Amino acid sequence: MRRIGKLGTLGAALACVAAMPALAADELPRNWQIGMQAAATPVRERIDALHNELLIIITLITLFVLCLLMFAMIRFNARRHPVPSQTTHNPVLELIWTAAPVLILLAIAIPSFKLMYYMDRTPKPDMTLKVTGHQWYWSYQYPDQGNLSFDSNMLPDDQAAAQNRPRMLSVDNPVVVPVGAVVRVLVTSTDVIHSWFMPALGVQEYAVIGRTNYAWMQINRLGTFHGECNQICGNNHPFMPIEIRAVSKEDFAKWVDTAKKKFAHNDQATPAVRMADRAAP
Ligand SMILES: [Cu+2]
Repeated sequence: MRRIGKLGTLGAALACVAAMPALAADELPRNWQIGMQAAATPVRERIDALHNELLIIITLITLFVLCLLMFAMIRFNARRHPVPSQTTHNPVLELIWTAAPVLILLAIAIPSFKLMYYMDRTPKPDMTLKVTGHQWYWSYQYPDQGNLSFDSNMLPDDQAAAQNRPRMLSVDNPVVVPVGAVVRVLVTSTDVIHSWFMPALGVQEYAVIGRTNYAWMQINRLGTFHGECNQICGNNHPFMPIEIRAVSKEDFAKWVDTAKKKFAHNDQATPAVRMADRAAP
């Protein structure tokens, strides 16, 4: 009975997903997954590469220390080695165990710094997205699309369920960006410190009052990506998710047209820096 109920729910869910092609590529956690979310930007791909490199180094170090411990326990225990050696110094050995960790740290530091500089510098942005954190929702501005601006609030549980959207990760007005475009992201806040965190995109930027931080993203595939505020910012901190839809250039242009009409009343919002202004000499 329960089994049939479950299958029925699954069937209904599948039918709903099939009816909404735009949401078919929703990138959500599934049971028994392991590892991190699949990378969707060049920054996240490089973060993954550094993570894998560190995993190899830490595994080798751990195995090496384990072998040394085992060797000392077996070879030099009181039974096999009743008269301990009086040696206290070995210059060659001391040089090695000082130099080897320095070299290992260098091998970690060089790719780590390279990645930091790569993340820091936006390569020729195609457009700008301004993100403002509020207690407790996000608002977005598109200065290159006629300063289009809107608020993005979490969908209440009943609405999310009705639309078959993930609970506490879906919003009423998601961010829409064209796939492949280099998007410069400006992040600020109006009240307390928030943090705009998109794991699949390798973006985590603090939203600080009176300060504009920036990051960049170039999403490499169509889909819906989810993130959250990850700086504890007060009572409703868990209820300000981020939802980003990467769509084709044509779909983005269509969305901009409809969004401009839908959010026409927001035209008076403070304009962010436009790319066109920056390009002027
Ligand atoms: Cu917050």
